[in-house]
Amino acid sequence: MTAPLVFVLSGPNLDRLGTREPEVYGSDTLDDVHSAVSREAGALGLLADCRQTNHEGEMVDWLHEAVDAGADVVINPGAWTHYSYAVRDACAIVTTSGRSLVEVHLSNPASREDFRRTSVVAPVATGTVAGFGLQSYLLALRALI
Ligand code: DHK
Repeated sequence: MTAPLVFVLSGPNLDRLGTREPEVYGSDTLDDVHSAVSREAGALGLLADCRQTNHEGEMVDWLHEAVDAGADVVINPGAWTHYSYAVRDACAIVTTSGRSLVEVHLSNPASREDFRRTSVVAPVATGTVAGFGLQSYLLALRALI
């Protein structure tokens, strides 16, 4: 039997983790995040497909691909969280198709600038994990099982 597939998707500027505002986002690089996610997914009996993009349309395409593949989704939409109705609508396609989608954030956006307190994704997500650095991604995987 093949392990259930999970798309682990990260949005804009998250390729800069490790050097980008480490006091906010921590010192782990995206490679560190993807390695930890792959390890944890294996331990949980899941198969993680980890990707990052700075391009909104590519993220929308990947969310459609997740639906077509029957995969659940862990997504850190980065700044798109706060204003992208295109990403929000694509996330809604995932959850209305019966798959789970967990929104994750390394930082706790609720404790930061006002504009970060709005998530247009949260209302269509299955749930949200925020504020635990790299662990947010791992907790999201656990939530899926
Ligand atoms: C990542 C970003 O790039 C920000 O735009 C969000 C999120 C917060 C995070 O904490 O992972 O506001």
